[in-house]
Amino acid sequence: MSLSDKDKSIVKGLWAKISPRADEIGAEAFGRMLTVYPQTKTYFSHWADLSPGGAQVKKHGKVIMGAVGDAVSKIDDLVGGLMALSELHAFKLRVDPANFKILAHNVIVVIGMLFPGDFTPEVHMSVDKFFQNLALALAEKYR
Ligand code: HNI
Repeated sequence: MSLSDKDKSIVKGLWAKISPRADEIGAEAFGRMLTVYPQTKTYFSHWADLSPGGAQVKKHGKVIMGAVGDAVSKIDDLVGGLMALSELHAFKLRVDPANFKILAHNVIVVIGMLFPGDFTPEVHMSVDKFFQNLALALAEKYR
């Protein structure tokens, strides 16, 4: 399902509001993913500490949200914009693309938690569509 102009403007507007807290959102969402979907921990078994709130989890949450912000700025061409990252996840990291949706789900949950007033059903729908498209773009290089 492709993003309408309205979806894009809703996503950009929400991002403008939440991006000052991107590091916090990333750390919380990534920590939750590892806890709630423990199968995702296999990719990070080389880390010393996988506990939510741990330094590496916080740091990687920040890295992920940096890439999400970058994706918002490339919202008109997510496939092109995320090509290098898709290649990395497909060929080097070998992450099962099903996990992109799992992480996206956790990010959406945390946005709803931290910004309940902004998270109307309309915003929820556009943000959900955005992450579906982001996950699809990240999976592009797998085929
Ligand atoms: Ni992902 C590294 C972005 C989902 C496993 N990941 C990165 C980096 C970015 C990134 C940016 C750093 C790249 C670099 O070093 O050049 N990852 C994203 C985004 C999503 C995502 C935007 C989805 C929204 N990654 C996932 C998922 C998994 C995952 C769902 C596995 C469950 N990523 C990794 C691993 C690394 C990684 C593993 C390397 C980590 C390390 O430092 O060892």
